[in-house]
Amino acid sequence: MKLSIEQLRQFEQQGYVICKDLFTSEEMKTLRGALQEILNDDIDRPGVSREKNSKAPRLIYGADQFNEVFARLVRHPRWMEPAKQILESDVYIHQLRINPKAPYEGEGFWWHQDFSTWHFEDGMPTSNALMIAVFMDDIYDTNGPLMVIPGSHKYGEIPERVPNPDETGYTVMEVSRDVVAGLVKESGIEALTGSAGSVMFMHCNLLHASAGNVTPYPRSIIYINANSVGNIPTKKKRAAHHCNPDATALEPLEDDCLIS
Ligand SMILES: O=C(O)CCC(=O)C(=O)O
Repeated sequence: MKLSIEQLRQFEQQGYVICKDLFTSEEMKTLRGALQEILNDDIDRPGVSREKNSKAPRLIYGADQFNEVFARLVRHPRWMEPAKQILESDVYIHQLRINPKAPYEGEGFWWHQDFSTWHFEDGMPTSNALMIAVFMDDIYDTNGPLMVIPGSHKYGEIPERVPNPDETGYTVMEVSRDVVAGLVKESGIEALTGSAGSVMFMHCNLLHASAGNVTPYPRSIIYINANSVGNIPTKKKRAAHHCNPDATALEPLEDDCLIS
């Protein structure tokens, strides 16, 4: 699966491109089953954080390091080929995270750029890295979709931001209201919606945020955060689930690797 010239142009101009239904409903069933197994295990492990006001998991890092299905997902050719096209290099996983954003309980995220965290915490040299969002559920305007400011990646890393660390080693680099207002005035906000199995390729400097999920609808997203093998972080202070020390180029598996 390759991105068309039109899709590459959209990525360059808007900072993201959504490939509708990249994974089939059968493959999504496998992924949802694997997530459910992780959730059933009452996951008290490093890399898992909870919502402030409930026990619901907020972030699950590193599932590729302890779950066979997610280990296969991170070597799936359907996301790897487009990622290699965009980054123009071989890739490895900087981090894999699942944001379950549970019905009624999943809370929002303030405006930030992921590259800002990877640069600040991990010493990632450049923004030649991607967030690849696999929609595990149907995502509507209402159940806490990711919101982006189209084209904001073109401004590079925004200096007016404040680190907001949590106790698990995850830091959001929060961008000031004034900067957000200025960029929104110029380019507006897009809520990124789509059916389960759709995949969004997103520039890691694209400014984004999301509101909480106050609906009964599930809204899980897997973020495969892939880095170019030529862009290795220089700091080794964070855990492997936040900053993978193994930067070996990934070899893709077969296209049917999620059909068990
Ligand atoms: O999944 C979301 O709603 C937002 C997640 C996000 O911005 C992040 O984890 O960096």
